[in-house]
Amino acid sequence: MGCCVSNDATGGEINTKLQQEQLRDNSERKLLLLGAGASGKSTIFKNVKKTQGDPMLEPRAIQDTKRTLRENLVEFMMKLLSKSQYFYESNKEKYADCFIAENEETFSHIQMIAKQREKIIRHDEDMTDSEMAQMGKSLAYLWKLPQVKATFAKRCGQFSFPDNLEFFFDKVSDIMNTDYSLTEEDILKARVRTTGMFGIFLRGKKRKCF
Ligand SMILES: Nc1nc2c(ncn2[C@@H]2O[C@H](COP(=O)(O)OP(=O)(O)O)[C@@H](O)[C@H]2O)c(=O)[nH]1
Ligand SMILES: [Mg+2]
Repeated sequence: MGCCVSNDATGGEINTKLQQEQLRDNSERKLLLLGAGASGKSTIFKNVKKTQGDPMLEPRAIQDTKRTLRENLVEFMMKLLSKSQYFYESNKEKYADCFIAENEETFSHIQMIAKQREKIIRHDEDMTDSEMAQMGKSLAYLWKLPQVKATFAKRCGQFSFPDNLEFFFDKVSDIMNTDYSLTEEDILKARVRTTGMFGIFLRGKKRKCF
């Protein structure tokens, strides 16, 4: 068992520090954001940073966002292709608009994505600029297919699909270009899973958000 004795001078200093902390604490308004995944917590943080004139994302998070976007575009195109087949096979009349006839061109684009998919998921550094650009062309071609659009339109209540991904499919060729940089709108619309607790200070108001 330990015993601690302090002289008056040290005790006074501690009391002053505690009072100062207390005063600072009393002047702060703390806001705790809680919510289910994809309910918009990180987006609020990005918007607050933007309002304060700060970068919405750190350079590393920008890289992560680009990677996640590319990965999602490939993964969810594969999902749309498989769902279109699944819908059609489950009811050929009802889902006739989902049937993708395999002509040579369509087949070559599907093959390209299936072949390069692993490289995107593994974030393979060996992927060449031209392979990446070709992926962009194939994804853009498939996204324009009416049968893919019809499948996408039937997603509600049938299969999960990230918010705002259609916005990114509309410019998938740019995103798959190695020179692609995220715009402010891209940063706000991109969904990147975050874990843990984050805090920011609202400048000038001495307010902290978690
Ligand atoms: N349309 C729309 N999308 C939003 C809004 N807030 C967030 N999102 C989108 O919802 C997705 C998930 O948001 P995020 O902030 O990452 O959710 P978190 O998991 O709670 O941090 C992202 O794609 C956001 O762009 C909003 O007010 N309107
Ligand atoms: Mg988040």
